[in-house]
Amino acid sequence: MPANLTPQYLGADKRFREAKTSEEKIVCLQEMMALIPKHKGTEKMRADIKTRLSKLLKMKGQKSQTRHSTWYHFEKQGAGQVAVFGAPNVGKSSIVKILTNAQTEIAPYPFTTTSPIAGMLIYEDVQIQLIDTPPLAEDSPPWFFHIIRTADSSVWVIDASSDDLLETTEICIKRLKEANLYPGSIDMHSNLQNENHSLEPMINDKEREEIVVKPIYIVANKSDEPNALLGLEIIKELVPDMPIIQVSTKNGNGLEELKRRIFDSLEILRVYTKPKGKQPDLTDPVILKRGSTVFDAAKTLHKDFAAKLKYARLWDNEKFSGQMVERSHILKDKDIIEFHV
Ligand SMILES: Nc1nc2c(ncn2[C@@H]2O[C@H](COP(=O)(O)OP(=O)(O)O)[C@@H](O)[C@H]2O)c(=O)[nH]1
Ligand SMILES: [Mg+2]
Repeated sequence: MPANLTPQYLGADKRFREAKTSEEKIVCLQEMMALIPKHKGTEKMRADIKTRLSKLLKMKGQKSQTRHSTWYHFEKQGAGQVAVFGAPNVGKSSIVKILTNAQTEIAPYPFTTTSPIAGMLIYEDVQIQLIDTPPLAEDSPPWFFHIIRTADSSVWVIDASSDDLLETTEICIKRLKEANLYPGSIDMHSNLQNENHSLEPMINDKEREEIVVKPIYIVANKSDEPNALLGLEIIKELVPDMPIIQVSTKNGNGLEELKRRIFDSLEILRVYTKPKGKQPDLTDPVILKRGSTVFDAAKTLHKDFAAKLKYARLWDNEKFSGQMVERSHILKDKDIIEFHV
């Protein structure tokens, strides 16, 4: 059975082979474990990665059980995981705190956040895990990039009012490029997937293979400050290819929009299931990747159920009000389905 390895996985594998220290190797193996497609064809490879990982951890005197806290790998929770990163003091913790229940520390000086902290953002009826991170700087450790790489998408926070905006953004771009995490905007993400891309002259063929294509939004924070408009112009020039959202945690400007964009960046949809002859359960959506079909939705409920599925009836806010649809019908966000087996 073919392994169908993704370019993201192959990038991690290459970094592993080039890694010099056991610390780097551990991070790469953990990334490989997170990125490897999980099916029968990769079973042996996964076992092999696990063995190598536990050997290295043992050598470092660490038990496998403690690796999550030591290496800051967050188990995904909710509908998706979004890393919030950026230069020091830009308002990352303020954003995570205002959007979630995370007990993260905020202070008017840099490097307050020394280890990443997770919190849950509630967007309508979906929970999304946000990860507040220590600052992106020259000396950010490998696990920092591991968090961005393994998250489903990320938010790059900048302080639009900062006098050092140019300098700090250039450092961020440099470090992200070194970690093969740049560029990765929504548009490029879909372009790359269509293989119809025109990323040149920013990256060459070799680099493209390794780039971890994850949506990244720029969040221009502190838009309440008088010089924020100037900062916005600077950012548009420095990173012309990424969508920018202006926000302020001080006056609340843009935060609702930010929540919606975070949801959007996950490229997911919600469907509600409805028992025959009853009202749909609108409190507990089934979360699926965009492009999923009626059959995919049935599969998330039960494998056997999907196999027996004959058709479904569909309701939406536009043209469907209980019409029959095939198993291959592509679903939209907020569709209501009634399965018939
Ligand atoms: N004016 C203004 N200040 C903010 C805003 N958001 C955060 N701050 C301030 O910026 C400083 C750094 O915030 P913090 O969230 O700790 O930044 P982090 O280091 O990126 O996590 C604190 O003094 C915050 O009060 C904002 O929207 N407007
Ligand atoms: Mg912080």
